[in-house]
Amino acid sequence: MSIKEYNGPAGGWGALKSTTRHLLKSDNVAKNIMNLMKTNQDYGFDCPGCAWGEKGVPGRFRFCENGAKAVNWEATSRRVDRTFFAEYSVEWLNKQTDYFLEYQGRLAEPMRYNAKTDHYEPISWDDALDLVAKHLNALDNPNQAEFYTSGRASNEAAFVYQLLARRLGTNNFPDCSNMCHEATSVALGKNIGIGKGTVTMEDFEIADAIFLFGQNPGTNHPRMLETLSSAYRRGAKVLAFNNLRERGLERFANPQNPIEMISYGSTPTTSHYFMPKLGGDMAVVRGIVKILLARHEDALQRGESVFDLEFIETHTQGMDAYLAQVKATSWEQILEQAGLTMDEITAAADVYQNAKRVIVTWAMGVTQHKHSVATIEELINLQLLFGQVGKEGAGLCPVRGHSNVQGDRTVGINEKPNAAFLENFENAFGFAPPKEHGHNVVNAIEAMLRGESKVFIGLGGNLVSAAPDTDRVAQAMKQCNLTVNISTKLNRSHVNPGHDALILPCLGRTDIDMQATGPQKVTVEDSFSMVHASSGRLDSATEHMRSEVSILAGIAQRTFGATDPVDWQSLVDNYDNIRLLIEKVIPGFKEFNQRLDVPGGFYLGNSARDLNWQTPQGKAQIATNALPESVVPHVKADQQTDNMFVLQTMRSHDQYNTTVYGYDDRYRGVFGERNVVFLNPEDIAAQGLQAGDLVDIESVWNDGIERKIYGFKVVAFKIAQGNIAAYFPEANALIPLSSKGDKSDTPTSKSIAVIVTRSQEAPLLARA
Ligand SMILES: Nc1nc2c(c(=O)[nH]1)N[C@H]1C(S)=C(S)[C@@H](COP(=O)(O)OP(=O)(O)OC[C@H]3O[C@@H](n4cnc5c(=O)[nH]c(N)nc54)[C@H](O)[C@@H]3O)O[C@H]1N2
Ligand SMILES: Nc1nc2c(c(=O)[nH]1)N[C@H]1C(S)=C(S)[C@@H](COP(=O)(O)OP(=O)(O)OC[C@H]3O[C@@H](n4cnc5c(=O)[nH]c(N)nc54)[C@H](O)[C@@H]3O)O[C@H]1N2
Ligand SMILES: [Mo]
Repeated sequence: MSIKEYNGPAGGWGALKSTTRHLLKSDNVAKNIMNLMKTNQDYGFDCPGCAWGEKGVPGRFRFCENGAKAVNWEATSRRVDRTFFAEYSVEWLNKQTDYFLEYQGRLAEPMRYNAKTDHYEPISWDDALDLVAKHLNALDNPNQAEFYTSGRASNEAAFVYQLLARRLGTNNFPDCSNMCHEATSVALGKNIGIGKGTVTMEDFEIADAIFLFGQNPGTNHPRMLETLSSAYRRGAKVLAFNNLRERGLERFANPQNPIEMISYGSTPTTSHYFMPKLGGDMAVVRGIVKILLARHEDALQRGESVFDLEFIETHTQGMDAYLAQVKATSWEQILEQAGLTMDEITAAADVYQNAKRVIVTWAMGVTQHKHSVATIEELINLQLLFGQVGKEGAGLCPVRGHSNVQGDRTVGINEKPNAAFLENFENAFGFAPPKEHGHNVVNAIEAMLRGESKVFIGLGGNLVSAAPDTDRVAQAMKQCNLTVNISTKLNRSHVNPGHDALILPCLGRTDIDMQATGPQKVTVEDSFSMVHASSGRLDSATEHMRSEVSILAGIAQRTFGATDPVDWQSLVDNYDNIRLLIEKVIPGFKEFNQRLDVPGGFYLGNSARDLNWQTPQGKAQIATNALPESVVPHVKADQQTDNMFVLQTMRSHDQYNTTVYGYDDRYRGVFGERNVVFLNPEDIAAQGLQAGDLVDIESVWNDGIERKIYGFKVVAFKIAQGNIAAYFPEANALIPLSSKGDKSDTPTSKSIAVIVTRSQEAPLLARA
């Protein structure tokens, strides 16, 4: 275990070395090298890593270090089967780390929990599917079932899933995106009429300025570094706004560029680096607009303008009210919340004003706060004032997480389906889907805790470790009559079973999916609304696993019986049949099957990019919001103490959400451990602490529940003062379920008020 400063660029030899090490650990070396060569190729499988798009030279390998880890992790030859579960009780497994659980290998056969022995035991597929049907049919009301989705599910699996739930009669679709980009979908949907980004990969090639808010591409979207460094090289300005100094936002050595590799060279990824306070981005943008508004008013005196008045007039509504609000916002409040100086905000405003084409990107650093919707609205406002939406080389670019999280939403995983979707659905299937809004993640957990929801089904994911308030989510699961996890790997959600519980092992992206009509392909949609096909390549030791589609259709057949109007079997036999239904229900998928043969896939289109505003008003909306009074408004002045900080939770370099691949966070210089907390050196000194000391962290909330984690090692880091950072899922126990974003219900994973104290005793052995 060690902490040492990392001085190299992101990528480079370190990335290659790490890729090789993870390959060697997978027990499937030769196959996995072949696998990597198929990743993101036109006829291979889509990388199960992130949702960044792909555009490149055909035939070239297109994977990154973290994509390689994701592929290796899934394609391991280790198996978790009946012998494993006979050996270990669920209670024992629940004491192991997340790393331990997933590292055991792929789930090999269906298992059912036996509460008497506290062990999982083998069950046949027929009996398992019958059991799910029995529980679903026993509900008084379909809204007592929760259908959770994780964004790795393909369009085909997700479509069949939503069909199953709606056939049953519920819109309860808690979804990982509720914890992720929900605020994005809310703000974009309301203000520009479509909840998706407006840019394409090509736009990055001609943008003059790229503003990056709250994301760490070096770890989470490594292929984006190539895009950023090439933008920098051709002279574009790239501005990072990040609470931490992240190496990937400074320099990148492209492992696919022989000259950079051999010469130990690297290219900067950004031209400017600003470190706002947590949740300060809205204030930063407000400040930029305030400066530009003053310049605009000066220009008007000379008969000129700084804003794009023609665009504003033709395409938007709401400018006057917004500008009045900007004027009313004091500089004092802006600078205090932003945590940047006037000079820094002015520098950013200068770049913005001088650029003809601007792209604004953002991810979790923006979406996981209480005021995230308002922050994204501020980003949209800035772009609208300058006509930077709907033109080439410019636009709004939320950088999505899971490889198909956007697609899952597109094909109907939505707890609040709109009228057009419901109508298309009814026309396609001849029965009316439920209209009543269903549960998102927070609603679902609350309903389970109240005992109202009784069946939990998870199509992938790991709700217990992904959601806030870990102990309460575990409790919610345990109270269910039945929990079903359709999964590839063992995780915390399996070892917190309901009274009855099933683990249903499924095929992953890398596996061959063989059905009656031959091997099947699935489709995914990236952050740029490109839809493309993915077909797996591996087929060893998967004989007792089933495809997600086949499992879901199996549940449906047994729940609804042989006379059901939906021909579920035809969907399993040939996934083209699912795509024909998607084509009927979802706009943009005309000739879906035929268009998949085009290398690289097809573009779904984006109405806002076409300046077609699908808002009730028919125009883009410029929203007016006051800055929040504080990032953690529940903390009253008299509760403030010198050891109170705002905590963000984030990913290390060796993890994929709740999947922990290893204990290193190379670019942040942390090796061999995860129970660490990053503090500014001045804050460390002011607390009378030293790097390496152990501290306990307790959250400040208003419901009387104690939330505390123990024995976290202090790491000195370049982070805004008053802010601290720790990894998720370890720090999830600190986030109250009821601390959530306005209008998004997203847990506030990036702003939690906490008190830090020196650990009094030897650290309790962390459970996870
Ligand atoms: N290898 C790998 N790839 C992944 C994932 C993974 O876990 N591992 N997860 C996938 C998923 S689901 C997602 S959603 C994405 C997540 O991608 P990111 O959004 O990059 O994920 P985080 O690790 O949460 O990083 C948040 C970043 O925002 C900064 N930040 C936090 N709060 C603030 C703030 O208030 N203001 C500003 N300006 N910055 C802030 C943090 O310092 C950090 O650099 O990545 C996807 N890709
Ligand atoms: N504190 C804090 N909490 C957070 C976040 C944060 O930044 N801070 N980020 C949030 C975000 S952005 C997200 S997206 C969520 C993620 O929440 P989830 O999507 O629920 O979590 P994952 O860790 O991605 O899920 C991992 C599990 O998915 C299963 N799996 C993997 N591949 C497949 C597959 O192909 N099919 C099936 N059926 N199962 C598969 C494996 O069994 C694995 O154990 O977490 C959220 N939670
Ligand atoms: Mo995410």
